[in-house]
Order: sequence, then structure tokens, then C-alpha cells
Amino acid sequence: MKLKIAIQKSGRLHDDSMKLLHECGIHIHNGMNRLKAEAEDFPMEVLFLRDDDIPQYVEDAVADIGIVGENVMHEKAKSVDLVEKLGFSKCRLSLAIPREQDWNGMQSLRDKRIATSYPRILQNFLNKNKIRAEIHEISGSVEIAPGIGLADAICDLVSSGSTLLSNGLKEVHPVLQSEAVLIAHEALELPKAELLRQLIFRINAVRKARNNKYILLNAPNEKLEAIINILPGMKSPTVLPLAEKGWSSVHSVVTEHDFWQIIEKLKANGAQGILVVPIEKMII
Ligand code: PRT
Ligand code: ZN
Repeated sequence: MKLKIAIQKSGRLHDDSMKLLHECGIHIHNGMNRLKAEAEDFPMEVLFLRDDDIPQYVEDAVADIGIVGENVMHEKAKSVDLVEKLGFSKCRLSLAIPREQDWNGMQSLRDKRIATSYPRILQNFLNKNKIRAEIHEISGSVEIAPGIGLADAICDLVSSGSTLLSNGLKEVHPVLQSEAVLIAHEALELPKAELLRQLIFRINAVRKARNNKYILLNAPNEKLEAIINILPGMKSPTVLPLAEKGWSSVHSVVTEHDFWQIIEKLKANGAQGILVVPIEKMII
């Protein structure tokens, strides 16, 4: 029994998807241009597909699980479970108009032509906002549509915004925030559901580790209490005596998010020799 996972064959999702599996201890030898590959050390088979096809394959149980952008998952609207957000390939689907045009809120789109590769998501968004507009579905290079007179506005994926900028467009309203997600067939049979549970457990350990750092520092004993209060730790920090009298070594785990603030406070409270090291896996 193998868990079949669908992964983008090539493109923006491919490398990070493979890296995530690798960090989960699942190693895949993909012969060049193969459509299928097997994992060495986990009962898993990998199918390499176009991202647009992945939701359908998962719905049909050709693949048990898959990794796609939320944008594709919502646009395809297949019956699949969203199992886990994966934190990479972040972008947003946004509305944009020519730079020189005024934007007076959503009303500005009334009866306008909007070019997009995401007609379903856009139509739902317009319905929710009670705006009637004409949707032009085009499959690529959406950003050139206003310039060639094909549309008044576009609804497209944005990450840095430089594509919009270089096409004389400005982003005016977000429609959907997106990142890579793990999707699964709705009714996985038991042995596969158990393999999926193991995979999710590993993914969580890898993602938590990425968001945390292990920190070691030296502190004079009279400052220990203040320093321990600054450090959150998983339970409480580890405190070990140093060879030098009156000093201790303190070890703890801090999140990436409030990392710099914590370092500042530690320094202000007399911490010295602060070392910060990445964590490979984190299981709590
Ligand atoms: O061949 P296949 O169908 O598998 O791939 P694809 O060409 O359809 O998709 P691909 O590889 O381009 O993108 C896969 C997924 O990556 C998308 O579905 C999104 O979930 C995610 N993603 C993240 C992005 C971007 N960021 C992104 N910036 N997908 C596309 N873009 C494009 C966008 O369409 C625009 O043309 O990049 C341009 C904008 O980028 P900025 O940085 O200039 O704003
Ligand atoms: Zn695609």
C-alpha cells in the first residue's frame, strides 16, 4: 500500500514541494522527465503533473493527496479536503487597473471588462460585492490585456508587484490570499489515512522547526531570574552552571517572529555570548 502524492512537474511549486518531502525524510529519485517516482524510505509514490490537473486527480483518487496553490484549489472547485497550509508560494489574486485611472472602490468595476485566468473565483467575488462586470477568461499574460484594449481591468496573481508595475497597472483590491496547500481525497481508506497522518506529523515538525530557533547564552546568576522571564521556551529554559563562578548557561527556543525583540531584551538584561542555531525538527 502506497500513498500517492501529486506534485507539480515543473514550475513555482515544484522545488519547495520536493524540499518539504525531503525534510520530512522522504527521498525521491526522479529519473529525468519521468511521470512517476517512488520514495525510498516511505511508502509513497509521486506523480508529476501540471498544477491545474491536480485537484481533479485527487478528487478521482488517481492521486490520494496533492500540493497546489489555494488559487488553483478554489478555481477548480473539486471535492477535495484542504488538509494543511504549507507556508510557501505565497501570493495574492488581486484586481488591478491602468495606473492613470481613478479608483473609487468596487463601484469603479461596474459594467467593466475584467481579464483573468480565474473566472470562477472572480465571479464569486463580484457576486459577493454585488458588482456586475464582464469577465474575459484568458489563459496567460493577463497583464497585457488592458494595454491592447482587451479589458479595462485584470484579476491576476501578484507577489512582488513588479509585473503590474512594468505593465503600467496598479493593484487596487485583493481578491484571495494564497499559499501552497496539501489537499487530500475526501474518503481515503484506512491504511492511506494512517500514512497521511504520519506525513502531516512530519510536516508539522519541519514547519515548527523552521519557525523557531535554539538560543544559548551566558548570564550572571544575579540576572538569571530576569532572563528566564524573557525566554518563553517549550516548557522552561535549561539552566546549567558555567565553569566560571557566578555564571550560568541558559538554553531555550524562541520563535522567529519575536526573535529580535527578545535578543534586545536579553542583551539589556546582561546576557552575553548569545548563540542562535537553527532547529532541524521540532516535536512537541
Ligand atoms: O505548468 P503548470 O500549469 O504546472 O504551472 P503554471 O504555469 O500554471 O504555474 P506556476 O508554476 O507559474 O505557479 C504555480 C503556483 O505558484 C500558482 O498557482 C500560485 O499559487 C503560486 N505563485 C506564487 C505564483 C506567483 N507567486 C506569481 N507571482 N504564480 C504565478 N505568479 C505570476 C503571476 O501570474 C504574474 O504573472 O508571476 C507574475 C507576478 O509576479 P510579481 O512578482 O511580478 O508580482
Ligand atoms: Zn498551471
